[in-house]
Amino acid sequence: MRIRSVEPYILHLPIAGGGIRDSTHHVTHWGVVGARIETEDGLVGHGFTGTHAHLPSDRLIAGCIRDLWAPLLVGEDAQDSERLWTKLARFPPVQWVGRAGMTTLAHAAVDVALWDLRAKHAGLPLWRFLGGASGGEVAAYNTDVGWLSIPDDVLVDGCRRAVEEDGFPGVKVKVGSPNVTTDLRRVEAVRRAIGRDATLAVDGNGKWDLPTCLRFCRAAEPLDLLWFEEPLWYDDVGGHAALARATRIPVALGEQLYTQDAFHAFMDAGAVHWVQPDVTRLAGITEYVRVADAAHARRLPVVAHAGDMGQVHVHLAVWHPASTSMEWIPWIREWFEEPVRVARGIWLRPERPGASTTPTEEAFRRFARPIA
Ligand code: 0YR
Ligand code: MG
Repeated sequence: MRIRSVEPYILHLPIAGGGIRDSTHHVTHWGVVGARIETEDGLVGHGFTGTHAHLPSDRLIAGCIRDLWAPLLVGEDAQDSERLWTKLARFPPVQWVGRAGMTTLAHAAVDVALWDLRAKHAGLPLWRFLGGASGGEVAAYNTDVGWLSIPDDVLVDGCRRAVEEDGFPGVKVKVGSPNVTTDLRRVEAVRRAIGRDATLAVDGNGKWDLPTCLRFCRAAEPLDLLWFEEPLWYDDVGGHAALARATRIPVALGEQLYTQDAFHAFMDAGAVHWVQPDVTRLAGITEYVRVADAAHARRLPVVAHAGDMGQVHVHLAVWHPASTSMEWIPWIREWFEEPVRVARGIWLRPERPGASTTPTEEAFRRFARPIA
């Protein structure tokens, strides 16, 4: 499986309805910054990272794939997963200037493409290639009905319908508004609408400070929240540890962490209850597995953040014993040859060989953006 070429690409896939807002971002397109890796015998693998479709930074990520990682991979054997991961992650000139951030996202794309190649070579869907299903079904909770930009009445009705009509076991609602009472009113209304049996998580996307989070949590504790996601600034280990000690609401985080070491810092400090790694932010599947194993060793549940909108993570959730649920945001599935699927709140297992990461011809034709 000698690698012949590594080619980056950028797709900006439109979000239906014109886009969404959370406390921090306004998103109209999902950026798929991908790597196409071909072997000398003609096998093709795809991997990608997910972005907010900001072309200048997407071009820097694509440039990392083309100029930093491709020369280190061409001529190598794609089977050597750990060795190739280390060759990139410990490449001395880059280790110094880019140990986290865009270099990591670029590494994610090529690492996922290599796993896609290995699974295709074996003729198996990735979850089978990794070792098969670890247990029962993977539940899907719905994030797409809870954006901060959704008006109160639409939010409440959408969450109720997701649970009552579509069979989702739970929903996630965005918080982090300038005024805490706005979010409390919305979350209380959603809890009333979906009943006590459905799970209800909230996500602040790192907007509030500790006093604001404490105030929100004191008022929200009777609502039986499943977790409070990214309550504080992403890197603030001490703040999350203090919040976790002060409230009965469990803390979830991880979507903005780039290394296993960052996850260890939060887990060691007792600052996280629900661990949310993302293959598109970590350096791919190879680093994701380290994080998931570390969480599992501490008996902490893993709920992947779906920067890939689930295309890769569904394989990992089916296979890894620490994962029993994952978020559902159906923004980009139709642009992949094997779209992820959810039925009655359950993730369906992919069937085709590989990691479900191959964009359709139509996606390339309509949404490819120039790299330079
Ligand atoms: C939109 N999921 C998240 C989206 C999402 C963000 O900004 O990227 O809300 O990644 O927090 O849990
Ligand atoms: Mg989040």
